[in-house]
Amino acid sequence: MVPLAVLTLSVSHAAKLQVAVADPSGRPLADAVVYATRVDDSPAFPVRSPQATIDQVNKSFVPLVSVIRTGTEVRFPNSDNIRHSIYSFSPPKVFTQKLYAGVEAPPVVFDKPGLVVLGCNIHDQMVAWVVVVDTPYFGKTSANGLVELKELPVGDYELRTWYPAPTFEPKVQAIHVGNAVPSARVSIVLDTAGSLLPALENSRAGH
Ligand SMILES: [Cu+2]
Repeated sequence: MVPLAVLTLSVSHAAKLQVAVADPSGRPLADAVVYATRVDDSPAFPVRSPQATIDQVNKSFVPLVSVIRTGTEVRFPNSDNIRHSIYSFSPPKVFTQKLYAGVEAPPVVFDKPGLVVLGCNIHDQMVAWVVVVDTPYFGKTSANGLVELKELPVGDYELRTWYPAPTFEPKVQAIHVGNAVPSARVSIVLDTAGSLLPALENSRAGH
């Protein structure tokens, strides 16, 4: 593994970390997944039955990109008036869900970390990405390329940033959250070459 330069962030206890994600040309990247993992042994605070929802709207998954904590129960409603058949062959969670119009299938618990790619057996163009992480400090960039990770205790972290791509290789940046100012900002540049950006944009435009 390549040694990482440690970026020291001086922030107060329970810090806020703003992460700005852009491509090499400086364009802000929306829907980039960002998560910070503590590198020491301190246990992350537990969450009670976390839940998330991935809907089907106009033959697209909504949202296209999700980041959830390990153990999260994901609901798959179907806002379309047609049938979908959702599947994943990804090792962290292999499953198939038949979604009938007006009937909600049982939720699926994502119990292992990693990337899960969702497809639909009926609509080939449908694709969605679910990043399952073993940390409570995570988020997804909005249209301006920004995401805020909140309430990070003082300590050392690995900050990972990922954008929908055929491979799951998050960019890793070591950071130290220290004790001086209430918030800090870090900028990440992601090389999106080989990413599934066109698919993402097509899905947004609607099929
Ligand atoms: Cu479908």
